[in-house]
Amino acid sequence: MNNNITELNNRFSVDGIKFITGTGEMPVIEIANRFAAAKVALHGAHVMSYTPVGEDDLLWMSRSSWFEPNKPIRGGIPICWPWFGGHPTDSNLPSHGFARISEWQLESIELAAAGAHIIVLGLSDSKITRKMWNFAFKAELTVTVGAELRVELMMRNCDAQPFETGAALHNYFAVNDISQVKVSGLAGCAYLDTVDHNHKVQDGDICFPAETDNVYLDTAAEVIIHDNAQQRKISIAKNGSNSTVVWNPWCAKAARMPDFGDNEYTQMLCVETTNAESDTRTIHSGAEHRLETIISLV
Ligand code: TA6
Repeated sequence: MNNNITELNNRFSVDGIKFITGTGEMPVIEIANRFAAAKVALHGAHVMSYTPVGEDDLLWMSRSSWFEPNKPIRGGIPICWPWFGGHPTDSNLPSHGFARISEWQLESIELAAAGAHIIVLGLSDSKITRKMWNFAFKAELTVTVGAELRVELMMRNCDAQPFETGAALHNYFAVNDISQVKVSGLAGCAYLDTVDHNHKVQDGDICFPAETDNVYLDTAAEVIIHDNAQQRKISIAKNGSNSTVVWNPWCAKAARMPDFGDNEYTQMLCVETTNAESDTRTIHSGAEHRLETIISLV
C-alpha cells in the first residue's frame, strides 16, 4: 500500500483530518480539533508540530530541514530506534537507527469522544531493515492530539530471539531565547556529559551557557522547560523511560549541521524521552516495550 494522498483521504475521512502533500512531496496528516492543531509526516512517523488552540507551536522545526528519502526531518519529534546515537558497532549505519528515515504506514485514525484525535502508524521489518538489524519486529506509534500531546512508541519482538534496543522520542521544543531558558526536574540526578565525557551530578536547574548534551540516568521524572523570555512553561512527562537527554548544539555544532541553520540554536531545546546508555531494553520473543512522552503547557 502506498501513501497516496487521494487514497489516504478516501480511506481515512475523519472530521478534523486532512492529508496534504508537504515539502519534498511527502504526505502529511494535518489534524485540527478543539484542543490543538498538529502535523504528522508519514516519513519517519514524524510529529512535526503541536499547537494548542490560542498558543504558539510547542515544537521547533529547522528552516533548513531535509525532506528527503533516507534522511531525517530536523525538528519535531524524531523517532530514534532501534538504537540511540551512533550504531554500537557499525558507524556506516544511520545515526539514531532507521525508524526516523523509514516510510511508516497509517493504520488508524480515531476521533475520541472527548474530541482528541488518536493516530496509529506502523512499521514492520523488511529486507531494508534486516540488512541493518536482522530481527523481525512490529513498531507502532500512537499519537494522541488533545489538551496534551501523547506520543507512544510500541516495539514488539516478533522474532524467535530476544533483542536489545535503544530508543528516543527526540523532542525538539521551540523556545524564545535559549540564554533565558532553564530546565527543572533533574536536580541531584547523575548524568553523562557527552561534550566533555565526564560523569556528573546535576546541581539545581539546567541553564544553557554553551553546547549541552547530557544523558540523565535513573530518572523517570517530569521535566519542566521554563522559557522566561516568552513566559511559557512546557512539561515533559514520560512512561517506559529511565533516562532523559537534554541537548542544545550551541553555535559551533549548529554550524556543522547542514540541516540546521547556524543561528537556530538560540530558539530550540531538546528534552528527549529515552532508553539510552544503561537504560537500553532487552525485549524477549513475543514481548513488547512502550516508550511514551507526554507534552503539555503548564
Ligand atoms: O540527543 C542528542 C544527540 O545524540 C546529540 O548528540 C546530537 O547528535 C543529536 O542527538 C542529533 O543527532 P542527529 O543524528 O539527528 O544529528
